Amino acid sequence: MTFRVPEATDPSERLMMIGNLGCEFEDPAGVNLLPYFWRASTGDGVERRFVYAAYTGLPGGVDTFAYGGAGGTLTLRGDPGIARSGNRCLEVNGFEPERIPAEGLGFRSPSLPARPGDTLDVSFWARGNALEPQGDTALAAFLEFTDATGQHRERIDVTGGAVLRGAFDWQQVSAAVTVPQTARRVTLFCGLAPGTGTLWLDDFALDAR
Ligand SMILES: [Ca+2]
Repeated sequence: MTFRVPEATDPSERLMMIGNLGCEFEDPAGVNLLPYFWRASTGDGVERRFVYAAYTGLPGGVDTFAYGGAGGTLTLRGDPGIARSGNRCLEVNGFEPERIPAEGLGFRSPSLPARPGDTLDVSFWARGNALEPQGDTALAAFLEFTDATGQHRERIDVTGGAVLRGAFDWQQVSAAVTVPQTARRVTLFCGLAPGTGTLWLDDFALDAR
């Protein structure tokens, strides 16, 4: 991941952000089995406490997470037969579409600096099984821009027109987005739109040019 900052000594300098783009690493700060860098999140931005899915009445093993009232679960899936790269990828399972926020259930990057006018190239890979979205596509993915204090949120879709449903092998999703003039920070959200089935995500990239 790369980014620029307008306040830098050299605002044209492209800076590197350490991420977990192939989803291979657990959070080293805890034993919660969620991926380093990525946060369990809903697309609506409401802060929710994710706990073991068993505590929420939803199915899934001890590596599966959800919040009270959630309509689906999140997992850092460790299976080289499923992952696109290495051993791991992100997994979202939908069970009760009416309980999944319209903006999606999935994973969110940390807040990264953004420079107005830059073009951000976003890409990632998605795989699905038995996906039955309520809308056109099972994928919810956007960049969320804010000002420096995290206010004035503006979401720009990065599904790239991909219509994902049913069962499909790994396919790349990509989009190019211009950073709005008022934006100073950005997060990437990827997850499942309201629906049932399994969505896997792996090999993210977000680069400024
Ligand atoms: Ca991987």
